[in-house]
Amino acid sequence: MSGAPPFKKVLVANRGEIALRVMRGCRELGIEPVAVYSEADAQAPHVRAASEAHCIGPAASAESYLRGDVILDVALRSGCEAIHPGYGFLSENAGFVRQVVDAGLAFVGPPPEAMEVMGDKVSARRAMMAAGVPVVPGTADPLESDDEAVRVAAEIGYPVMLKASAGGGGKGMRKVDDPSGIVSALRGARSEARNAFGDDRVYVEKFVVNPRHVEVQIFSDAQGNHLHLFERDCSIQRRHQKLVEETPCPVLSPETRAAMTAVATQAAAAIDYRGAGTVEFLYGADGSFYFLEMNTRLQVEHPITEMVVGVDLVQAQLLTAAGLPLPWGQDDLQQRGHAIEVRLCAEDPDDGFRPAPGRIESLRLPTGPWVRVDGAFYPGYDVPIHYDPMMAKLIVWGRTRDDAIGRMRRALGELVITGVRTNASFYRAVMDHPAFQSGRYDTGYVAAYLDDLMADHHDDDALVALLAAAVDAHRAQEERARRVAPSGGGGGSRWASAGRLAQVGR
Ligand code: MV4
Repeated sequence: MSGAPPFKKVLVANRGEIALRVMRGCRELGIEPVAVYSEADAQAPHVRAASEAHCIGPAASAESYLRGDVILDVALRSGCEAIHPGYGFLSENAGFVRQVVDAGLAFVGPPPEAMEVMGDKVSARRAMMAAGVPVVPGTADPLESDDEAVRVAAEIGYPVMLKASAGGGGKGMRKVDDPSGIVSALRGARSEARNAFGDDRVYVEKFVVNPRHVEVQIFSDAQGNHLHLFERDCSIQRRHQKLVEETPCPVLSPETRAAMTAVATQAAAAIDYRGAGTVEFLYGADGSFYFLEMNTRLQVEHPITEMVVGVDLVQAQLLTAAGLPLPWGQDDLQQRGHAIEVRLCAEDPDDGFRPAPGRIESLRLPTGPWVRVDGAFYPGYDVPIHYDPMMAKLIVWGRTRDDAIGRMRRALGELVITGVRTNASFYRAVMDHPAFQSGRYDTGYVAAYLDDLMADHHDDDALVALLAAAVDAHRAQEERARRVAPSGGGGGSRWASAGRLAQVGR
């Protein structure tokens, strides 16, 4: 680490794998990371990894990780100079950013104004239209009446998509195939939006058929540099939860990549952005692409960009939050090879992927060439029910996409977790699936192939159960060996005691 650290101490206002990830970025810059944790996370890995840790409240997020006032107080009392929010929780809370900055600390993220523009889907569309960024044809403003909905939908042409202004993640969204359904769909979308966001504003746009979700990583510094770090394809989702992400997008032409990344940096410049951000696009089967939304935070899937472009995005966040220029220019950034990420969750694929927390009994993580595991777990760790069931991300790099797929398959084959059900075997099925291998898939992939993927994973589970039984038998044998010749007695090696055991066992 050359030069003085950008900050002496940074509070990491998050938990789980992203808290550990941010702490690693801090330490490499010579920054002391400070952890916060809820009572349910007292034994969590991110607590042990920090220089100091402070309990901020009970298990419920609303009483702990979302308590910006308590977190800010800890930051001030512990002498932190900045707060890194990670993703989720307070990472896109403009009010919290203002509290942090008003208290004289740096917020490691974009200005609150950028969050507010992009947090409302109507204001985001309006800002992008003004910036000349292609948005899906539709209304710039929320619909005022049923009659307006009928008229505008007819003008756009069916099918159309109704969306909540305060929406995201598919809530308050309705596809409408013909005029007979528009009014009831509008009522349904408004009601869902009101319940989910307390805001029933709904707008309408053209439905993009079989889109891929392709997003562009952008990064802006205080010196007005707006760069991109290429795209990520996140089309493999289930109920708007990303499962598999890869970069480069397997079907993007160089021309479309150039156009999409130019539009993304144009969007960042238009809103005077700062820090890491992601511009999401719907990428249509006809090669068209449209602005979907902008995420004003670091994303879960940032590691695949780090692997292919060869950068550390968290360190870049910390440097730019301290007002320092980005450590690279656009000409320094190229895509090299291919990376894939899968999100390892304590979920039971045989029970509708319902969260399946519990205690991790044994854990064997893949390593070896170009395998990265960003995870927060250990043998004996109780995966808490209170938070997101994602325990880790498994990321691989390969010189080609086929190399990356093969490496992901190998890494998944090495992974052994017993004590909690996980979705690991689902990913093995994805890697083996012809539609994934061909690269020709879209956001409908999981819905279209779930039966294939589920049928394929059962035998894997049997294998994992067999392995787990073997691990248990081995440990029981070791325990017997210890009883026969405790390691303190005679100083015999474990192999020797195993041999004695064999004699005893005869
Ligand atoms: C769309 C669309 C098709 N046409 N908008 C889903 C969540 C929200 N972020 C936007 N989404 C979509 N908007 C138009 N005009 C299809 C989706 C969509 C989707 C988008 C990205 C990733 C996964 C998706 C799954 C289902 C639907």
